[in-house]
Amino acid sequence: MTTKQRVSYFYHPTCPLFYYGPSHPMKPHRMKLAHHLILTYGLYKEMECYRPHPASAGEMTQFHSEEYISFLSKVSPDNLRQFTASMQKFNAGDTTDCPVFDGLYEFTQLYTGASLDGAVQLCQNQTDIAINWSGGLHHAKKAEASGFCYVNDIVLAILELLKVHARVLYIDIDVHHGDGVEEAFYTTDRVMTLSLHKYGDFFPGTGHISDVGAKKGTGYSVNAPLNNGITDEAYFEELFKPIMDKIMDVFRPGAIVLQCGADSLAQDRLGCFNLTIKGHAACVAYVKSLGVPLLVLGGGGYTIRNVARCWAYETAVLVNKPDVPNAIPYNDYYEYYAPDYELHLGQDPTMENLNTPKMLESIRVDILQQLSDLEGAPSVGMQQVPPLFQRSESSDSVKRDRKPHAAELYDTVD
Ligand code: V1D
Ligand code: CA
Repeated sequence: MTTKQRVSYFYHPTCPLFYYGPSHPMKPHRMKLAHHLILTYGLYKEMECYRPHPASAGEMTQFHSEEYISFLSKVSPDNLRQFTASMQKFNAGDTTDCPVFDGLYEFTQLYTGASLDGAVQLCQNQTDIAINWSGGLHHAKKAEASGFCYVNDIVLAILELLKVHARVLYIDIDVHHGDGVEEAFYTTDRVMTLSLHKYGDFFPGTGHISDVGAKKGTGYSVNAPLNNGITDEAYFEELFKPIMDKIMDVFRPGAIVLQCGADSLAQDRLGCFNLTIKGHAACVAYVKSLGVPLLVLGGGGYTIRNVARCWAYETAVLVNKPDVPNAIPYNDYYEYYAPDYELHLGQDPTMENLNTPKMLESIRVDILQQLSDLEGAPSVGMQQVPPLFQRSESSDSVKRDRKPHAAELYDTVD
């Protein structure tokens, strides 16, 4: 990739102010820490910065059920008792991972609006890379909250990208399985999902290597189930890079959505991997280098000083400034970075990597075989389609006297 990629950054100042509760590990405040690092590193000068629109109920029901979104829009800590049955049905409330907190619906509107704005800019070729660190809530289902996630901004953004692109690739480097996104696209060959995650006695419990999709989507769900303690080298060189190289060969996506959950970092409060920020960001740098329209999202991440470090550094990578100083610049939240006040993290030397070279090889070989099996079974838009102007009038459904809708073009522009 030689030409400079345009980067759009979406941040709403209200988003970090929402509060899941004192004993809940999800802290939207981490976005404010990340944003201040991004500002004080001067990275805002390298991107177009936008305040996203709040997504409407109509936008959310492109995926979610009307009844579920109506519930989210009405329930509050003050009227909980009127919603006892719905709370059970939709998996929300204090006995679940998904509490009903003040402003819950507005929170979902803001993080979802930011992902949709990013997707729309990518579709309109107004940017090459769109960043929304408040998004990436990969567990939310059509009519159910799950794992701290209420509205699935990722599914909604992918649906937007599918209006223009024949094939969209979703990549999930959060330590948890990206189950909500996988489930939404399990039976289609237009979305390939790749999740690397801890598997075995760990939330959400899905993402076995043999879960490969169904019907037309068979082979298009890709899962790398891992054990505790995976290191940079094993994660990137043994799995991420070879799998991604093969995916690019066989799937040729028109757009990519990358969920950058930072709970896969060493020393995360909930995670159990041993990645450094450089290892995590190597995945981001690799995906950027492909030069495909890219939506970059947040996700999990529970040691909030490290989440901020990670997403600020990944922003630097995305704007071609990977050499930002390791010394954290002075900012409103400087004390969070004590005692070293440095950007980069070391590995946890006490953590054993329970992923043996044999296990990693077996995962890689199985997944590469799964992907090879897709070759020769052409899916939507995989066949070579001549450009519009070369197509004969009879085979060309696009009328010449009007501007074609983007969806009519997708198989020719990829
Ligand atoms: F530790 C906790 C304290 C308070 C409330 C919840 C938790 C907690 C930790 N881990 N909850 C979990 C996970 N839930 C369970 C439950 C047991 N079962 C009945 C369910 O183990 C949920 C972890 C969610 C991870 C979310 C995510 O990091 O993947 C994410 N990605 O984008 C946004 C969030
Ligand atoms: Ca994952």
